[in-house]
Amino acid sequence: MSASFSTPDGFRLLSGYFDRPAQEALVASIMTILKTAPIYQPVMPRSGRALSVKMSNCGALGWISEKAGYRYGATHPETGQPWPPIPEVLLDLWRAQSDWPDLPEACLINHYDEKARLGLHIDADESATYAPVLSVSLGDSAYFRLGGPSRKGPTQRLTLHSGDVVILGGASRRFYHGVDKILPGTSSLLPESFRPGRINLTLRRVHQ
Ligand code: MD3
Ligand code: FE
Repeated sequence: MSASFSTPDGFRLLSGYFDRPAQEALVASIMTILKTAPIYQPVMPRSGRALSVKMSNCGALGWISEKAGYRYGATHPETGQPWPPIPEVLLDLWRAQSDWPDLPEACLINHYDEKARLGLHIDADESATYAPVLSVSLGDSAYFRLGGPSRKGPTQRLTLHSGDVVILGGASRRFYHGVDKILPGTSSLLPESFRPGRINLTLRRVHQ
């Protein structure tokens, strides 16, 4: 069961890219990563208010939101430890689908509980602005919102399910997007302590 939806702007949704056993293996490797690099609650720049989405990272660099701003950094902001490596299966995904010569430096791990949201934003902290971003959804389904290059333009809603892969290439890499809502109880994939909830992985190239 693998279907795909794409737009001329380089946005591709590969539905059901990972089957259930592959999703289970991926969750197991994420749980191992989180033992070294625990999920933490980041805060927003300036206000210092908590984000509703909790985060961790793997890879040489991790994306960090803190009072001082957004940045990429090599170590966990709370433990000071280097991020664990990106699992090989995700590097395989990048090699198969990214069309980019270099491997990703960062994998942001977002965890949404049933109340978490991610407001409309663009990803602009990478100097490799032309490298695609690849996303993997695990656990409960979510309403994802995709806009265009300006905050004002029209948006569309897509439902992302566990095992789906999204490729943000071309112009869509710089499109506004967000997560409106998690649909609690729609998946039995994640361990009890992460349910209801959704984990999203984004593979990113940071430097050109
Ligand atoms: C569309 N994450 O971490 S992933 C993010 O589901 C982020 O956790 C969402 O937005 C999540 O920054 C969406 C899919 C995604 C990622 C990057 C994009 C969609 C995108 C960049 C441009 C356009
Ligand atoms: Fe984003």
